[in-house]
This record gives sequence, C-alpha cells and structure tokens, in this order.
Amino acid sequence: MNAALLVIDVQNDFCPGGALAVPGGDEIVPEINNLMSDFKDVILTQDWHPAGHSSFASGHPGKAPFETVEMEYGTQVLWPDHCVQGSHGGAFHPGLDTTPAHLIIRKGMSLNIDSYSAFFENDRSTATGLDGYLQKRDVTELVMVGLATDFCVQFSALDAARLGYKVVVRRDLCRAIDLDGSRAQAEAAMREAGVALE
Ligand code: VGL
Ligand code: ZN
Repeated sequence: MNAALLVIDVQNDFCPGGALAVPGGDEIVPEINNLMSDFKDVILTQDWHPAGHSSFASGHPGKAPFETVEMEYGTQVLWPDHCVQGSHGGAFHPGLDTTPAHLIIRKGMSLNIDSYSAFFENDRSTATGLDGYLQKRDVTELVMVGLATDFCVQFSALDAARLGYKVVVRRDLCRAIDLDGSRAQAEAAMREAGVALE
C-alpha cells in the first residue's frame, strides 16, 4: 500500500484565537509534524476564501454564524468570516512544518460554493484535482489529520472512501467544531463508509 498523509486546514483561523477557532486545534500540530517523515507524499489543504464568500454569515442579512441557509447544492452552515485569501487567519499555523509538503490544495475559492472536502466542492461534483494527483502518484491509502473532524475531515474522508481509497482518520490528531453533536454524527458516518478511525 502506498499511503499519503493529508493534513487538513491547520490554519490560524481554526486555532485558538482565530475567527472560527476549533477547541484544541493547535494541540495537534507537533505530532502532525512528526508524522510527516513517515510518508512519501504529504499533502496540505488550505481553506482559502475570497472576501465576501457565500459561506460567511456576514453576507446574509438577518443570519448569524452557525445558522443555515439553503443553497442550490443543499443546506449550508453559515460561518464567521474566516480564512480569507492572503489574511493572517488563512495562513497555516506557524508551528506547522510546511517544508515536507509535496502539494497544497486550496479550496473554497469559488464565491458561491463552499468546499469542505479536499476532493470536491460542496456540490460533490466539481473536482479539486486531488484524485488525479493521487492516481498519478499510485497512492491507494490516505491517512487524514487536521481540522475540523466534523466538517472538512469528514467530507474529505467520505469522498476518499467513495473514490475507492483506503482511509484512516487519526482521531487523536483531529479536533472538532462540534455543533449539536456533529462530531458524533460525523464519526458514525465515517465508520459506516468504511473509514478506519484510529
Ligand atoms: C471548515 C467550516 C468552514 C473546516 C472550513 O476546515 O472544517 N469548517 N470552512
Ligand atoms: Zn471555510
């Protein structure tokens, strides 16, 4: 098995002090760095929204962060403004070792559609190109770590499983936003899809 490490959205805005802070988001950084040397391919994802992105509650009058709206592609949670292109919040956590990364996939760059997964935008069909990259590199297994368990990690893991990869999610190296039990729901959905939670 040829495994790649997928490090999801370890960015300032998802760490304590950031705009969409995930509790304990920064705790996982040192161990993720250590893990990188075990892999031939290390891939980072970076949530990278244009200002005024449609997932930001600030652009939906009368809506507050963590409420939902119906988009053409389905229900969308609204977030505080976060990970704006070029901002400090969008930068990787300063402790994350980005040197070993072969590839950085940026996502959420289309104004009118969000993108949780490293593989597809939230319409579940517009590709980021990651699947093609992995196929060309003969990668068959993915180990996933990062933020947040219940959103970008979950969507990436479910898409990867659907695409036929063997998927391991290192729970100890992920942290969740956990809106109304979304962590437990996400973990159940991943298990159901054949994702190994370690
Ligand atoms: C994420 C919410 C909005 C994530 C990204 O990385 O899990 N969550 N954008
Ligand atoms: Zn986002």
